[in-house]
Amino acid sequence: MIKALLEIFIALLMLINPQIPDALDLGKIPHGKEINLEEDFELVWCDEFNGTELDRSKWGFSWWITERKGGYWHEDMVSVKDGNLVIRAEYLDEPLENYYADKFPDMNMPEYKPGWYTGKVTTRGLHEFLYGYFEVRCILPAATGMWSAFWMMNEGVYNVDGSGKDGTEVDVFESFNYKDHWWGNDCVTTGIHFDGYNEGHQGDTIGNAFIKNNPYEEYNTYGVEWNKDEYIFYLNGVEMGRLSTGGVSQNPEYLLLSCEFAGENGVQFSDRHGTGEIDKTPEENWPAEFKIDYVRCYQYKDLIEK
Ligand SMILES: [Ca+2]
Ligand SMILES: [Ca+2]
Repeated sequence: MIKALLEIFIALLMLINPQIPDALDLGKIPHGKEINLEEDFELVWCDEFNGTELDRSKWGFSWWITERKGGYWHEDMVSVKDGNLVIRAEYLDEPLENYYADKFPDMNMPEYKPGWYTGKVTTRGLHEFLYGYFEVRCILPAATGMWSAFWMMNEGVYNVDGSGKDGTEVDVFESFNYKDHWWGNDCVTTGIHFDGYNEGHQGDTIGNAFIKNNPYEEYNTYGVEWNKDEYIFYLNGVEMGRLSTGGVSQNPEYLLLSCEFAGENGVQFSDRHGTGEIDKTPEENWPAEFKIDYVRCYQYKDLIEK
């Protein structure tokens, strides 16, 4: 009921001035153009996650990373079942085993300890893409303090030159809103980052976009169309907004699907807004699961050489 009223309220605001919801940092319901996949694009790569284990010809784990912000990434937290890639997240009193520490002693990987565990998969080193449309269909993890995302990267992201053309982190969606906003949590954020993450860092966002169903229980698709001029972000095939700040990446990028917890050095210390510990209740929310039905990558028909 509150959500319905809020939608009407935001729709009225947008009638008066489309910029108002952004200015107030309220979410907006996408009302943009619809993507025409059949007409404009051709499927060039996908994973439907129909098997019983992760297809290692398509995805890797970046095994040299153990700590990630307030928790740990571990490949045992990733599985494929019932047509989904599942990235689990939960607190473990017993640390998981590091399968790589002995093989690569020079890597100085931080040790796994009791803490919050979850996972990440990436096509880094296996598949990179330049332009097209990239879509994930998924159910978001329903637990406070979680941060799930579908994103793209390349090494050029770290190159500080005043431009995003050499490489840009493209966050197709980020979900960190579960029970985190007074006006509702059924929304995701999209945005871009370039010129590294320290001095010189630049970024932009289209803000939050509302989802009409419950994204923690139902599937939705989140996508980005990427060409040499702009990124166009879609929710269920409807445009959420577009960005071109700093210039659009002109270099191939790899895909990532990840979950993480706020914090540092493997120790969780707060949720995104610094309001305290992760809420471990209700118990049925844990372990939380990020369920991904598919990832599909399309290329513009115009750019495919016949
Ligand atoms: Ca740059
Ligand atoms: Ca599937």
